[in-house]
Order: sequence, then structure tokens, then C-alpha cells
Amino acid sequence: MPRTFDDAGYFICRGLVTAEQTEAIRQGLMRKASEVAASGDYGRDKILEDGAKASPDSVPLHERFRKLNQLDLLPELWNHWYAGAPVLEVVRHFLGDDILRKYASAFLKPARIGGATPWHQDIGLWRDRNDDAMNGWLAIDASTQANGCLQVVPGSHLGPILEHVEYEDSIHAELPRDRCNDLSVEYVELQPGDAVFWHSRLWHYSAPNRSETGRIGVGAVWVNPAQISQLTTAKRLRWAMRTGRILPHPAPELIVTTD
Ligand SMILES: O=C(O)CCC(=O)C(=O)O
Repeated sequence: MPRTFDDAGYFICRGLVTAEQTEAIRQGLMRKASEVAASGDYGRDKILEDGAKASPDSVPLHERFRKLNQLDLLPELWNHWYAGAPVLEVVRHFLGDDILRKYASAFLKPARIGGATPWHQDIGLWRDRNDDAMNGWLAIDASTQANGCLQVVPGSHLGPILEHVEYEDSIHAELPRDRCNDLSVEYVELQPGDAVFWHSRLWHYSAPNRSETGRIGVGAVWVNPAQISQLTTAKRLRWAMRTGRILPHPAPELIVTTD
């Protein structure tokens, strides 16, 4: 019997973004990486920061970061992913004809040194209770078991939101480690341009990259106007679609303030 999003809590769309568009996004991310490298701000990624500072020339630019944020203003990323026509056709099915892009990050897992993302439910990390937000991840590189593709526990979105824990060596809060042994996982292996979408409660993880090939993916969270009242912190959202019309880069912002 075919499995639905309701059953599994995730689904994959193959070839959602074309090879040319995927490559354009990669170039945009490399541009952004040069800007961040020039600013010397490596965020919380101490391993890469130490590596980059110790021998800047020997660490290629795209290997210096675990995560790139504030990607709103990359036109390629906006037009092909956050507000790409085939992408919004998928998101619209769940959120309707008015769609706001809430979150934008690229996840980089450099060859040999890329670290794990711990088991978590996205909603367990958010202060907002956007249970029905749509979460997506676009593969820029092939993402395989060898280079640390996403792993998910199908059906885990049907359970509760668990209290996430910040351990001494956590990169961010995570599901209690004693609950994460012997999980029945599925590996989300993707080719460039494939995307995976999941429910905010779905348990997911990615392993360290011990392989010789890097792995870049771009995450996104979309909400609809009905979900704005669930925001508990001030946010800058951007309109991706209004009444069924796609808003290309530079899309208007919606600034949400909370009292
Ligand atoms: O790219 C990864 O390895 C992790 C991505 C992730 O956990 C997320 O987008 O919530």
C-alpha cells in the first residue's frame, strides 16, 4: 500500500530543481561563504574555525562552514528554492495559496571533517509552536549514507514533542540520547535537485561525513498567515506566494513583533 505524508511524516520529490538552478544556488552559496570568511565570523563551528585560522589557504572556502545563515538575499536561492514554482506547488498543497518563508539555512558537511547533526524534532528547537509548518531540504550535492545524508524515523511525527536536552558537547539542543538507540531509521539519499519535505515533529539526524566528498543542502521552513499567531518571538518573514501568485526576489518582508 502506498505510504502517505500522514503515515510517514516525510516525502521525497525527485528532480524538483533543475541541474542549472542547483548549480546557480551553489555559486550563490559560495559567494555568501566568501563574504562570511571575509568577516571572520564562523558562528559556533569551532572545528572549522580552528582549521580555517590555522592554515587559511589549505582549507577551501566551502569547507570552512557547517552552516550559513541569512540567505534571504541570494536571488538564486529565492527564485529556485524558497519561491521556486515547482517547490511552491508542493508547499501550497499543505499551506494554501498564501505562503511565507520563515527560515533559511544551508547545511554544509565538508569531506572528512563534517560533523553530525544530533537527533531532533525541529519543533523541539523552536520557541514557536508551528506544528503545521512545512519543512524542506534541497540537495545541492548528492547526499548519501557515506557523506552523512539525513536519517529519519518514519511515523515519529505522530508522537509528542519531547523536551530537548543541551549536553555539554551538543551543537544545539537534541532529543534525549537514551531515547535515540536502536531507532528504525530510513536513509534519505538524494541527488542534486531532489528535495525532502517533513513534518515539524519528525525525528531526524545526520551522521558525520567521513567520506571524500562534501555534502551541501539548503533547509527551509514555510508557514501560512494562520500560523503567524503561533510565533512567540519577533521574526522577519518573507512572502513567497500571495493569493496564488509567486513573489520573486526581492520578496517583501513581513515583520512580526510580539509583546
Ligand atoms: O543538513 C543536515 O545535516 C541537518 C538538517 C536538519 O536537521 C534540519 O534542516 O532540520
